[in-house]
Parts: sequence; C-alpha cells; structure tokens
Amino acid sequence: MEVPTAKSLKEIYSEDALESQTQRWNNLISKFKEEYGKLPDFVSRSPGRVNIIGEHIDYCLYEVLPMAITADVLLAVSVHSQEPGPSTIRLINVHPQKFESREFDIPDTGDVHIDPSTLEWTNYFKSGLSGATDLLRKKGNDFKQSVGMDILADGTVPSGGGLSSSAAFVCSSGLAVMKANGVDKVDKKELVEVAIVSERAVGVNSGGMDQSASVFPVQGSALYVSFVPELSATNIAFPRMKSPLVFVIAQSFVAADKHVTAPMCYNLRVVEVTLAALVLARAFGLKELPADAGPLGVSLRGFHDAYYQEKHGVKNNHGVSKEEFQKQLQDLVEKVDQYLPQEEGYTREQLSEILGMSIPDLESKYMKKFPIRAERFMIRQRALHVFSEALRVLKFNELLASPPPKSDAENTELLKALGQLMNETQDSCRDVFDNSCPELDELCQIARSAGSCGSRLTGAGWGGCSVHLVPEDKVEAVKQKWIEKYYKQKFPDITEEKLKEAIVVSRPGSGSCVYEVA
Ligand code: NG1
Ligand code: MG
Repeated sequence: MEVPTAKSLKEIYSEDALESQTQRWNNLISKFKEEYGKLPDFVSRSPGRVNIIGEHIDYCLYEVLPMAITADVLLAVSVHSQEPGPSTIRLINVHPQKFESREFDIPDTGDVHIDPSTLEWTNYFKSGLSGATDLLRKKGNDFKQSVGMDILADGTVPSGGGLSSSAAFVCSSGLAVMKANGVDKVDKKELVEVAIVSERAVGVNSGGMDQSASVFPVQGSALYVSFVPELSATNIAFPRMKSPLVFVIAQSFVAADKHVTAPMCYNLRVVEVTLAALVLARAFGLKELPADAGPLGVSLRGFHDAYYQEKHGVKNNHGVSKEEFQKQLQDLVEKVDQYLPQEEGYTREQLSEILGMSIPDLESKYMKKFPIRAERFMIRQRALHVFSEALRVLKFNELLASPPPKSDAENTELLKALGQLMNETQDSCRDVFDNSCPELDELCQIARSAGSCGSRLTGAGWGGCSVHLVPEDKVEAVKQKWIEKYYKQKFPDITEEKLKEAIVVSRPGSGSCVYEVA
C-alpha cells in the first residue's frame, strides 16, 4: 500500500474542515514563496492521532485501536538541484515566534547527528531524515546523502498533548525526504517502520501505534494495528448508527513532556512490563523468552505466546481464534493475580534473585538504553493492566463489528457497551498502570456526569489529552460542563481561541499523503 498523492484537499480533509484548511494551505504556500522566493515542489502531510482504546500496550506488542485526526504536520518543500558537496537543509516554521528557523548541512557521510538531550524541534525532522536515509540506502546501495531541501513547517497537532505531534512530525519528515530524493511510490509500511525506529532516536522508547495511526488510515475509518507476527493495519469502519459515533478530545493542558517525565514515567513503564514478562516466564518455568520487536527485546506478548506454546501446545501466531485469544488473556489476568502477589513492587535485589542475573547485568541489559529512575518495579500492576487492556481492545473491536443497531434502544446499548470499556481503561490507567493525573480524572468525571458514555485519557497520560465517546445530542452539554467546571476554574481568563484548541470533536481522518504543488 502506497502513500497517496493528493490532487485536492477534498481527498485529505472532511467537508467541515475544508474551508479553514484551504485558507491554511494558501497561507503556507504564499509564506513559502515569501521566504524562499519560489513555490514549493510538494507538501508532505502526516496527521496526529487519538487512541480510542489500547493504552500502553503497543510496546507490549498487543493490538491497539487509534484513529487519525484532522490536526497534522505540513512540510512544504522545494528541492535544491543536485549540486555536489554537502546538502543544506533550511527549516522555517510558520510560527516564527514559537520556533527559530534552522539551517544545517548534511555531512558528506550522509549521517545525521541527533542530540536527544536538547528539546530541539528540528530533532524530529532529523529523525525522519535519518530514518529515510537508512531506507534509501537499503533500496539503492549507492545512496549516500539526501538532496538539499528548503522547508516551511506548519504543525497544528498540540505538542506534549497525547495526540502524537512527535510521530506526525517524524512521519511527515520521512515522507518529505523520500519524496525529495525521487521516491514517488512510498510504501506505507516501510515509512511506518522507519518512523518507529527513528523516533526512538529522539529518546523515547515508544511502541509503533502513533506512526501507524499517522500513515495508514483512510478517511472515515479507525485503525486496528497489530505488531505480531509483523506490523499490519486494518481499516475499521464504525457501525452505521442513527447518530454516528462522536469522539470528543479534551486537553488537560497539563504538559506531559516525556523528555522530562520519561525516566520516571514512560520509559520506566517500558522497563516494568519487560521485567514482568521475564519474571512471569521464570514463574512458569519457560525456556528463554524468544527475542521480539519489544523495545527492550522481549515483551508480555512474547511471554503470552511462549506460555501457550509450551504449556498448552497452542501456536498463537497461526491465527488462533479471537474467542480463544480472549480466553487466554482472561486466564493470564488471573495467573498474574496468583503468581505476582507482591503489591508493593519488586526491588532490584528481588528481581536479580528471581531472574538469576546480577544487578549490574540487569541494569545494563534493561535500564541503560533509556535511563530510568525507580527503587521498586510495579510489575504485578503493569502486567494486570496490559493483559486486561489487550482484552478490552478485542471486546471493543468485536462491538464495532457487530450488526448495525436496528432501534434506538440497540443504539444506546451499543454506545453504553463501548463506553463501558473505555471507562474500564481509564480506571485501570488511574488505579493500576498509574499514568493518569487528577486533571484527567476530573475531565472524565465531568464528562460522564454530563452524558459521556465513555471517558478516558488518551496517549501516554500523565497529562495531555482525554477522549470521550459522547452521543451527538450530548456533545454541547459536555462541552459547557467542561468550560464551567474545568477550563474556567483552572484558567479564568482562557480565550475563545484557546477553548477551540481545548475541545475538539474528532472524526476518523485520513493518513499521510503528498500534495503536488502545480
Ligand atoms: P503519545 O505520548 O501520545 O505520543 C505514547 C507512545 C505510544 C504509546 C502511547 C501509550 C510515543 C512516541 N508514543 O504516545 O507508542 O505507547 O504513549 O499508549 O512515545
Ligand atoms: Mg508523541
């Protein structure tokens, strides 16, 4: 499947967004001309995403259900002629007060150096550039360095907001570099895999959900992303209902910048779920866990499949039925409850004892690649969340595939069942995985009291955004309640402009594309 080349904005945005987007794109093109004295050759576009359900399980290699949103990253690009010698990349942002313009040469080795310690917006471009350079080398072994490019960036995905602004930027950058270097047909899966690897170069040991949700989607569908036996994505149409499913996104405005919180939050969770897999494998006397695509080499999914293979002779990767897989997950939740009883978390000493590894080995193998800070590892809680969350995703997906409701009662019943799963996810994030925060809990509680069927944080958590499944006729009431009880309380002088950014009704949007400028 290739990244499409759009001929008109109608192919990219839904009807209701078309007018404002046309305005935005015209501004982008005219500002490009003003800055660089010529028209761009093309615009590379990749959207942000909202995760409907399946939180903190993508790096455990379990399926997730995100959807692309309208907000995106646009990179208007003109390609320098192929002059010999180092290529120059010039990067300007349409928000000059927010971003400095940047210029850098690609050394003639073609290698791009990224310093993840600096919070530098162009690092995301550079990670897309380095990823695409690797891919171009694989394709044509004589490829050395990218051509020079003049770029004007315009991103509308709020950063640090759980809507994957980082992945949108990395995917749009990788796509722009591929296009600039003459690759007219960019394979979606290749772009996603490049973006996953290169985003890790910016210091967060993430899974592959965001990049998949940015590249794969087609307009109007959500996405069911699998990571085993290999990365794959299926477009999921929402059931035809009297009142279509409406997902409302609400910002907490609590900046959840993973570069700051990662060592004690995101990257720590990646270590905890990895240790949980190793400890469970030991508890059940499994042989060595097979290496897999988990960020630290093994994953809970890897344990799951190895356990059923060894103890029950079930080869999961060969299409075990969804019912069977759900039963396995239910069974694993019970087993964790039984075999990982320690509520207060496991110390390095205890883990070293259980795993038969010295503490230095443990640390160098699992705690060095992305530094973390913790005295105890809450492996029981993290494993309980992951298995139960993977189960909720399967149930949610089944409900979406159920026959369209034939009456109002059935319509309401389906909304409530979907919402119930989202509420259970929020409870698990808040009480078990511990990646919520008081502001997110408050937004969810307010929404439910005003008619939301399902409310939860979305993305990494610890701040950022929440997502709510709200019946169409309740959206206004939920919005008003948030404004009155949350936004006006916390930000008494919040502007109408800021409120527009705070609450966004999102429809399933289309993924990456390239737009040829005439
Ligand atoms: P955010 O923080 O919303 O971009 C992060 C990870 C995802 C996934 C979610 C939690 C990155 C780039 N992405 O999403 O892979 O693990 O948290 O489900 O960190
Ligand atoms: Mg991100």
